[in-house]
Amino acid sequence: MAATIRLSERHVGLTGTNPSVGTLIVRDDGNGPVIVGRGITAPGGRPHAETIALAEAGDLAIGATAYVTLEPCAHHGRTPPCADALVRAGVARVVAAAGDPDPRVSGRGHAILRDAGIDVVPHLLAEEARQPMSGYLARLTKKRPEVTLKLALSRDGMIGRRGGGQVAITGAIANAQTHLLRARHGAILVGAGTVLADDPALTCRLPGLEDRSPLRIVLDAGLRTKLTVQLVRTARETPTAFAVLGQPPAAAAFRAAGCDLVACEAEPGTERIALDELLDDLAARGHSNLLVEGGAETARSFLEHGLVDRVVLVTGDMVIGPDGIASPLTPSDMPAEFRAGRQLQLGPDLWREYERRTF
Ligand code: AOF
Ligand code: ZN
Repeated sequence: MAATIRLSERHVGLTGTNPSVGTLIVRDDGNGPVIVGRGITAPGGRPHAETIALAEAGDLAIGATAYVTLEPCAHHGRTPPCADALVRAGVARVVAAAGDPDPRVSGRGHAILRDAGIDVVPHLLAEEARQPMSGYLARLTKKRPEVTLKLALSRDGMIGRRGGGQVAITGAIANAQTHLLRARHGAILVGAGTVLADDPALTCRLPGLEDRSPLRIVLDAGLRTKLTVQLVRTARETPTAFAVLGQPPAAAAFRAAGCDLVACEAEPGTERIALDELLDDLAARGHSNLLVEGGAETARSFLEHGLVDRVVLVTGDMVIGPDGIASPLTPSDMPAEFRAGRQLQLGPDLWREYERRTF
C-alpha cells in the first residue's frame, strides 16, 4: 500500500475535481508477489486508477490482489463503477486505504465487492493515503479548495524588504522544493502588493515539470497591477486571473492581454475581496487546492478568516534587518490550531510544514 500511495502522488494537481488515486494489482504464483498492473487516475480525472491497472493486468488479474488508495467507486458517473470492474476482472482480494466521502460511493464500493465474494481489507494506511487527496477531501467536505500558505522568512522573521524589490531569502534546494509544491497545486494566489513589489513569475520551473504551473491569481480589488508585469506578459502561456471588485476601468485591457477577470464580492462594509466567496467560486470552477504565496497582508487575511489548512514556513540563513516586512507567522508564534509536521533541512534553509489540527 505504501508503494500504491507513492504512485498516487504522481498526478496530484492534475486530476481536476477527482482525487489522484493509485492502484496496484499484485499476484503471487508461489515465487513471491509480482506487480501485474498499475494505474493512477488519469490527468483530467478519468479513466479511474482501477480501470487503467486492470487493463494492464488483463487475465493476470484473476485471483490477484488489488491495492487501492481510495474505496473503489460504486456509481455510474462518466465511467462505469470501478467496484464492478474489479468484480468482473476476477480479483480475489481488495486492500483499500481511505474511505470515499462522496455520498454516491461511501461504503457502497466495499459492499459491491463483498457481495461478489471478494475479500475486502479496508483502512490500511488510510491516514497516509489521505495526504495526496487532501484537496479532493477538502473540496468535498468544506466546499472550498484546500489552502496552503507558504512563506519564506529571513533568520530575523522578515518576508521582504520595504520598497526593496524581490529579496533572495532561500537557496536553490528550497526553491526547487517550492516549485514542486507549485506543481502539486491547481492554483496559486498572491496579493497585488506582492506583484507590484516583486514582479513574480509564480511558475513551476523544474526541468520536465514546466507544464505543471498552476493558474496564477492576483487579489487586486481595484485592478491596479501594471500591464507590463510578468504575470500579464506571460498570461497566454500560463493562465493568469485577477480577482476584482465591480468593473475596474482597466478590465478590457487585461482581457485583451489574455488575462481572466474574476468578479468578486466585497467583504461587507469594506473595499476588500470576500475571500470565502472567492474560494467558493474556485471550488465551483473545479479547483481542489490553492497555494497562497504572500504577501504579509494577504497571508494575514487568509489566517484571520480561518481559511488556511496548511502552512509551509521556509527559514533562510540571511538577515533582513529593521527595514524588513515582518512575517505574520513565525515558527515561534505558530497558533495552537496548527500542529507541526514534516521538517526538511534543505541546504542552508529549514523547511517546516504545519497542518490544521481539526479535519
Ligand atoms: C475510483 N478511482 O481513480 C478515482 C475515483 O465523475 P466521475 O465519474 O469520474 O467520478 C468521480 C468520483 O469518483 C469522485 O468523487 C470519487 O468518488 C471517485 N474517484 N474513484 O474508484 C479513481 N479518481
Ligand atoms: Zn472509479
